[in-house]
Amino acid sequence: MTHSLLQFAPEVAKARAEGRAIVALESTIITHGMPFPQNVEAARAVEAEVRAHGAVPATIAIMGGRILIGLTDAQLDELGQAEHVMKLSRADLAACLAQGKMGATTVAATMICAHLAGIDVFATGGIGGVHRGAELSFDISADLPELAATPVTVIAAGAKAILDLPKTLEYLETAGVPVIAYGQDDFPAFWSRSSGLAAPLRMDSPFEIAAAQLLRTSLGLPGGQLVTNPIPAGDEIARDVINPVIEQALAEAAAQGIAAKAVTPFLLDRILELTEGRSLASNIALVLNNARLGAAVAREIMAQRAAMAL
Ligand code: PSU
Ligand code: MN
Repeated sequence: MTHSLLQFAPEVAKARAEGRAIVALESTIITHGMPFPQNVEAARAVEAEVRAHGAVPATIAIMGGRILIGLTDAQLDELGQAEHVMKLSRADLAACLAQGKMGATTVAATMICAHLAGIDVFATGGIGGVHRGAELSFDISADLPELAATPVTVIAAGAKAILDLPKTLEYLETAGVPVIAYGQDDFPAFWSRSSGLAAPLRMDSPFEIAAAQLLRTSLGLPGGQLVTNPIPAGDEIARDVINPVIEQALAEAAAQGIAAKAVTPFLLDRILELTEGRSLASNIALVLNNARLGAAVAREIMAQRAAMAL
C-alpha cells in the first residue's frame, strides 16, 4: 500500500499502473543548486532525457503538506521561482509536511520519498559528503547515512572537491555503502572525471548495477548503493582550473562563518559566480549523463524483477 501523503503526477501514476521503469529526481538541485530560470530549464531537460531513454521521470518535492512524486509544469515553475523553500533532509522532512511549507528534497530526503513510492533508482548531480575540516566542524552530510539505510540506487557524478573526498570514501566504507565507479577505476570528482582516488568497486553495465541492488535486498542488507558516473570528457573542467575557485569559495565561507545546511548552497553559488556560468553548463551536462544511466538501470531492475518472478 502506498502512503496516503504521496501525490503522484499523472505521468507517474500511469507508469506505475503499467509497470514501467521510473527514475526519481531531486529538487534541492533546482532550488538551492542552480539559479532561475536555468534551474527550471535544466529540470525539464533532465526529465526529457529520462523519457528519451525509456523510463519515466519523477521529480520529488513537498508542497501543501503532500509529497509530490512527479511535478506538473505549473508546480515545477512555482518551485523554481519560489523564495524561502526549505532544504529538506531526513531531519526536517516530516516537520515541513506538518507545517504545510514548501520544501525541496536533498539526496537523503529524495531517497526516503522514492523508497516510499516504490522507486528504486534516483539520478542527480553530486551528493553531499564529509566536508573539509569535518574533524572540527562535524559537518557530514546526512546523505551518507541515508545511503546506508534506504534501498535506492543513487547515480551521481561523484562528489565535488569542496568536500574531503578521502574522508567521504572512508565514511561510506564504514557505513557499508557500495561505492561503484561506472566504466572506470577512479572515483569521479563531479567536474572532473577523476579525483585521483580509486573507487572501491567498478561496474561496466546497468545489468551489474541492477543485479547488485536486487541481491543486496535479497541478502537482507539494508541500504542502497552509490553509482558514480564520470562527467562526459567534453564537458569536464580541468582540476587546475576549478581547484583555485573551490579554494576561494571555501575561504569566503569560512570568513563569513557559513555553517550547517547553508554551507553547500553557499559554495555552489559562489563557484557558479566565480566560473561565470561555466560550472553550470558542466553541471547540467553531467546530470543529463546520469539521467541516461539512471533510466538504463531502472529498466534493468524492472526486467530482472520480472525474470525472477517467472
Ligand atoms: N552537491 C552538489 N550539488 C547539489 C548538492 C550537493 O554538487 O545540488 C545538494 C544535494 O541536494 C545534496 C545536498 O543532497 O546538496 C547536500 O547538502 P548538505 O551538504 O547540506 O548535506
Ligand atoms: Mn552539512
